[in-house]
Amino acid sequence: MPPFFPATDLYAITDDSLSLGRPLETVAAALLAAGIKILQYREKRKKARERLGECRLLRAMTREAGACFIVNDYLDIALLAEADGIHVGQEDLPVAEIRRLAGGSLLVGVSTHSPAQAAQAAAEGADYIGVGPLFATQTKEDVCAPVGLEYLEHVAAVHGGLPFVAIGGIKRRNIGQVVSRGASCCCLVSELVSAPDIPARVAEVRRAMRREPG
Ligand code: TZP
Ligand code: MG
Repeated sequence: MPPFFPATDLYAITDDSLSLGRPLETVAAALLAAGIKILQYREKRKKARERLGECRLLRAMTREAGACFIVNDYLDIALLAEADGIHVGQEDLPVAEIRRLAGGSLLVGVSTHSPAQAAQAAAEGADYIGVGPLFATQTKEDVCAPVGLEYLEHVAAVHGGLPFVAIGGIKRRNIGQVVSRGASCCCLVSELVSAPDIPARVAEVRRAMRREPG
């Protein structure tokens, strides 16, 4: 069956450097136990062989949990690990070139930072787009300035048929604004992987999304 982008509230991304020294497997298991249905592998400082091994492990874990598994940047690893998708930035491989190698076997997600980039990603046939960084973030190196919530509102209004994920500096304290400006799926990195109790943090974030008291 071709992969599909699930309708879900939270999109999680791994980051070993922010995980309080816990193994990737432990962090991924906690996220999946908390009901996360999209998990992206994003480890910028590792070697290809280590990436492949970790992605194969996460592939098995996400399959077992019925979750979508996305690999950041590396098409070879995404294909070899039988991921559901690949996520690329503006300076990574273009969607059309990914399709030449992957056909319909991978979802393609594209990070966008402006209305023009969102329109281009939609025209190129991206399966979903990232919208951000909405707020300041320390997690990504060489990140552009925050794009602001107006850009999120633009995407929700103009590209409502294309799945999109709000990202960048999203925390329990500001996620209510992100939801109220049109996001149904939010990606949080440090707020989830740096939590001492990840399932409890996911539950808190979900309450904040519903604007319930913490
Ligand atoms: N792309 C845009 S911002 C970002 C990525 C990968 C990092 C978001 O991390 P955090 O910790 O949720 O701010
Ligand atoms: Mg990239």
